[in-house]
Amino acid sequence: MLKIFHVPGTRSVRPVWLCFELDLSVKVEHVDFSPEYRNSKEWRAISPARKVPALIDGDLTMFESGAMVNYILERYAQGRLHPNPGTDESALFHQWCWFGEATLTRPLGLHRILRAEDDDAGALIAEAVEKAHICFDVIEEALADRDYLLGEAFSAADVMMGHSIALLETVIGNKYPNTKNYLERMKARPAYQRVMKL
Ligand SMILES: N[C@@H](CCC(=O)N[C@@H](CS)C(=O)NCC(=O)O)C(=O)O
Repeated sequence: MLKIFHVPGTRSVRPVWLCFELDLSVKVEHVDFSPEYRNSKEWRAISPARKVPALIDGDLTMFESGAMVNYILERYAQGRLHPNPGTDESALFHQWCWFGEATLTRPLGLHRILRAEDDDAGALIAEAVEKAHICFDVIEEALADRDYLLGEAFSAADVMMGHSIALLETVIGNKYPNTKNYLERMKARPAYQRVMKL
């Protein structure tokens, strides 16, 4: 059976939420998020970068939440919650999935390691906030005429993006009404509420 290693509030929300949306059988195993456990030999055998989430399905062990979402769709969704591969709609589906992880959550990360050591922390924070606002301008415009990223139907792209937006809820404030309403729609979904209770 599909097993997902989960820590509340982390990116493991995405694959678990998707499984609940698809009504799949999934074993959700809570993980100790302490650096000590994540540095342990046991956890590194499952997640070599020492991060959460991880997924095991039979002989398959994998990391990266977005890749898990794609794997679950390809293997178990039977066409649900994603467009047909090779279509324009599929291209936009992937665009939003990647944007939700690679672009929107990036300003959240600490990139000091890539920066000059004498960078000022305050300036880095200001830069991260500015980048997050640029991303929210993009999302706000995309949601101007639609309830979900791909149009009128909820898809797994909303799972990817919904989690990222929920993490940045305090940045949204009242400046992005479309995005705020979108987040409320995500939070109202029974599958999302089920993950939040774990
Ligand atoms: N791109 C990866 C990011 C994984 C990631 O950064 N996970 C966080 C929790 S949301 C983590 O484990 N952080 C601990 C650390 O980086 O030390 C994914 O989507 O799975």
